[in-house]
Amino acid sequence: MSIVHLPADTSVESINELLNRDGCVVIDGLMPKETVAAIRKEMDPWLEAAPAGRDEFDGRQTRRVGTLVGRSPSSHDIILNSTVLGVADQALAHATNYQLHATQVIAVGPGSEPQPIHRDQWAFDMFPFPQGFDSTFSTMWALTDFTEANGATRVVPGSHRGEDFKQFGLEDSLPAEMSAGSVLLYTGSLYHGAGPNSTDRDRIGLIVHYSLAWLRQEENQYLCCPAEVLEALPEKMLRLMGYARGAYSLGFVDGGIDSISAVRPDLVAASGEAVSLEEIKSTLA
Ligand SMILES: O=C(O)CCC(=O)C(=O)O
Ligand SMILES: [Fe+2]
Repeated sequence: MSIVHLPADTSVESINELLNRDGCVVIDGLMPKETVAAIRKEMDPWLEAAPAGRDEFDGRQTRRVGTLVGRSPSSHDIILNSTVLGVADQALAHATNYQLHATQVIAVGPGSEPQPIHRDQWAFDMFPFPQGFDSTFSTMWALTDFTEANGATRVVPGSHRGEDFKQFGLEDSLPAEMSAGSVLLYTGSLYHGAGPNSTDRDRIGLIVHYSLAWLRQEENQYLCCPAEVLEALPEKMLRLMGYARGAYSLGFVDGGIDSISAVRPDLVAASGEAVSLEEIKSTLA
């Protein structure tokens, strides 16, 4: 059992082969060092103000902050990274489309205990998806070096194929050690968890998760991005955030109108659906 590392210029097909086989893979150095520094600069003040976690899953010495789309312009290229989205296109190809599920900077603090090993898709109220079915695709970007000692995410390679609701201990898992700027990709069905931190410094990572567009998002993208940021976002980001139809009919406004009309009427597809939020509101008044 080992965690395969691939160089940043590896093809999407080769990455997906590994992801199918092991449920996880590390891509070394996919984020430029300048982007690591820029995201840290934008997010460190939020992180410093964040409270520690409330339970052993959140981590009592772990701090978490989200809303990366709204707070960290430098993260946008990471959320829309073409290699990652290319892998997601294949990893989540069993649904019509997928969406941004959650963004979060996670600082595992000194003295942190190991996080219970879990599947991210247990977030869906522990729904027992069929064996081998992935509802999410996860990325963990290292914003500091990740080492076994400082709490690198621990994974159980191959566990994505196994049964649901299994219990794994630390000894069943491997630390995804990687340098800052590298990314661990893993499927919603892969067992994993944050490792314990025995050093005197934070281990900082950025998770960007994607999910099938027929599921509820973990982080509420509609509520957590300020209007002035929404106005300037590219259409691809808005669609990924959920201002799009999920499958054939999910998430429309006013009987079938493209939901992007609620925030950016200028972007409504040329399908005769263009109606502004003002018009929608006036019909409701
Ligand atoms: O921080 C980590 O290494 C993993 C966190 C995680 O898996 C989670 O919170 O779901
Ligand atoms: Fe997780």
